[in-house]
Amino acid sequence: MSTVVSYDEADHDAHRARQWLSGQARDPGVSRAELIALGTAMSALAADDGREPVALAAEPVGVDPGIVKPLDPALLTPRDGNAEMRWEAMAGQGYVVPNDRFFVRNHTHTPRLDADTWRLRLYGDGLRDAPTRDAPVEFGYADLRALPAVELPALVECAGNGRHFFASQQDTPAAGVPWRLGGVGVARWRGVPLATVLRHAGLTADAVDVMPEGLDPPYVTGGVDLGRVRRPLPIGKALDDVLLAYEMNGAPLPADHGFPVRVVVPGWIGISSVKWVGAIEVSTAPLFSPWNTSLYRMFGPGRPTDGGPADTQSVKSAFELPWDARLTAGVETTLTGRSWSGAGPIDRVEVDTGDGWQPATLVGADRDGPWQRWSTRWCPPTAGRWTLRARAVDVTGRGQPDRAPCNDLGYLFDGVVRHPVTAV
Ligand SMILES: Nc1nc2c(c(=O)[nH]1)N[C@H]1C(S)=C(S)[C@@H](COP(=O)(O)O)O[C@H]1N2
Ligand SMILES: [Mo]
Repeated sequence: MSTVVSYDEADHDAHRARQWLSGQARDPGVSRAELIALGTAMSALAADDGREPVALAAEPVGVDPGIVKPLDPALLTPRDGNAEMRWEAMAGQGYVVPNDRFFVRNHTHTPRLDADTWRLRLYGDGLRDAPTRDAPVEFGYADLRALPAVELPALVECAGNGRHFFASQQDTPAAGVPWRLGGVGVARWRGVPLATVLRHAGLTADAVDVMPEGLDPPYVTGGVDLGRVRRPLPIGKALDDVLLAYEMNGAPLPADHGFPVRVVVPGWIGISSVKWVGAIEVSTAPLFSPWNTSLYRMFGPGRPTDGGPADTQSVKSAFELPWDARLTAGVETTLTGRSWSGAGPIDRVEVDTGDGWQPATLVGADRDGPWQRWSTRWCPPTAGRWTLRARAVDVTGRGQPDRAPCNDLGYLFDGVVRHPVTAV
């Protein structure tokens, strides 16, 4: 279950960015001028990686009108139409995040879809006979279920996970959902490799990009209708380890997580893992959408004007403790947590409880998986305020700096988080 990225996305992205800027792109549904203007507006306005506001006032506590599952306050923190997992809800849990506490990130709201009438529509000149969007190659839910299935643990994480700390730890606030560290989860996903479906649909050797598109409502932000959520993937990644998933942790995909079928793109930022997938374009020309041109790029001072790529997730570490945990002074306790990276498995983890970095004990069974559980013992010496820190290094040598490189949209935070504890 290795998650080492076998595709060089930095090269791919630089190449695509040159093509886009030189006008070789297929119409992304919004003009290039509009996208560039929007990118600027997003940076300047402290606008939203969040969705349009939804009136919450009339709703009982623990219910969000855009989210189907109940939001138990012990498990999830509401974040304006999204829901963040509480890390203390992972203490004592197994490897995966149970579906009841898996974070939810919705650009609009969870659509209620019917598996019996749902269709996956594949089209584009990268398929044999170039089926059009109006006359696509179709698969039903039962068709997908009849194909050979695979099940794999994969991590889905919002690119903006940790964004809160750009403001609270670094004084470089960024617009968007103010996640702490709970915009992430690992689940066991079962479904059909995207490669299998592409081959059944007649994939040609000339295809370069595929673009999955969601069935949730079009996303309107800053006065611009960006259309349905969609983001292209290079064919190399699409044929490598991408899944069309219909089960999550042994259950049919829950509504909020993409029922009946979602894309799962291991290692890549969450927006790549399109939920409620309804169509997939397969193209011999590079594809673009707002989600890889004006959003999900690393804009900011000292960065290229088109932003750098934001595809592979950064390295992070989290304690399975409440934010501002209460512990008993003078009593030794076991601290647990998890570390992860989009570029490959975690190699080592260190914890600092106030007297220097010490290696944490890793759970051996997690080796080579999408995240790594760890633990360490600590006795708060006296009553008062304490700060816990954890940091990890992945197998490619990427680690966590004290300060994350800032960027306008607050993506890919990788700094060491200072976790507050009160000993009583
Ligand atoms: N169709 C669709 N797919 C989507 C989104 C969305 O709003 N619509 N949000 C994306 C983002 S930004 C993230 S981080 C992940 C979150 O997946 P989850 O809600 O299952 O945790 O889904 C991605 N896929
Ligand atoms: Mo996201």
